[in-house]
Amino acid sequence: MQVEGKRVSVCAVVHDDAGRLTLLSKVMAFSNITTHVITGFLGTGKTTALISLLHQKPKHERWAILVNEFGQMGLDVDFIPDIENTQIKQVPGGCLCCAAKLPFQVALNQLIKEARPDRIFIEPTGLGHPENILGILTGEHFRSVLDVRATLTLIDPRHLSSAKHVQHALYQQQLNVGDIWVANKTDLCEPENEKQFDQIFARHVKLSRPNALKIWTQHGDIPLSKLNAARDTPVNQDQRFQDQRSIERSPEDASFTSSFWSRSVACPLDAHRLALALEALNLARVKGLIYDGEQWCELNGQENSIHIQPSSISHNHSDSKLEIIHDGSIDRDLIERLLNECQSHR
Ligand SMILES: Nc1nc2c(ncn2[C@@H]2O[C@H](COP(=O)(O)OP(=O)(O)O)[C@@H](O)[C@H]2O)c(=O)[nH]1
Ligand SMILES: [Mg+2]
Repeated sequence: MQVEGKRVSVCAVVHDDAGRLTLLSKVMAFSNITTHVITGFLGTGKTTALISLLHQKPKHERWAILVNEFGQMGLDVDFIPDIENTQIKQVPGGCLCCAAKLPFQVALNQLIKEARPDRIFIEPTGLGHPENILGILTGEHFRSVLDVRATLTLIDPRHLSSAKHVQHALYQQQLNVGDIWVANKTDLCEPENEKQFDQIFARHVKLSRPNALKIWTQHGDIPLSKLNAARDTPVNQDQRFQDQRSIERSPEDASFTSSFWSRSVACPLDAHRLALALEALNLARVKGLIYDGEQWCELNGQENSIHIQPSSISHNHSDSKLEIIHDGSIDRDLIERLLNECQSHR
């Protein structure tokens, strides 16, 4: 047992999924740390919302951020600016309650010990299972340490009229855990998207979670003051959002795969050309940190909407990185060819 001031940490022995004994550092005497899960489907604006919240951080508060990525590589941490008194950790390689369950618990313990945070934000992958993740956070290992507050669900209101989204079991789960429904990307919405968002919120959320809130916003602009709402226990499970035509998919949803490419900074890439070429492929999710010979560019988006912006963070990576999440298989040779064709000759 180690005593640091009035903080005491002990080690607990736990079993991982394969039944192996693992030493997991459990943090005691850290208690009631305000914790939020920010969920939402691929590309709905979770990291953008996190960045917006970070810019509202009271200077004296210590925040810890845990970002989970579906792919092995993880790029979100490269997009989040350094802010004083903030520590970020990433857990790549699948959902926090499935493939990355043990790394998640270890990373969260480390974050709590190292950052000694006043507030923790957890961004699961857009293909994550927030019900199980909340179960871990409120379960035996963390119950006494974390005060899990309102869960935010980021929603692109246009997805509410897309069968591909509303019929997806993961998507429904993400909607159903939301204490705060955040309609984001509203700059891209039509009035009927807002009407539909309001109707679904009134029909499914208000009846099952009477204290639920809705926010209509863009670029993840969420007032920090709204976050202190308590986590609600649904009072009426019958009202849960469920599309009649739902296809039950397996929890780890085998249909999505993540693929990764890198290119040495010695071979700079034309980020604009690459984004255009990738848009034509209509991919489920695209992220990249691309060196164009002069600067690092963030490439971020999905389907036919991939944005590029110069990175505000200084990077010293030796490679440009590109990550694609795709539904079904992908032609790796085609992407290699695109990367070769997009070499910049600055
Ligand atoms: N037009 C528009 N783009 C947005 C908005 N919010 C986020 N984005 C962009 O959508 C892309 C995906 O956002 P990100 O926060 O990475 O999504 P995540 O996968 O949910 O974390 C990025 O290129 C963002 O800049 C918004 O309100 N409007
Ligand atoms: Mg993200």
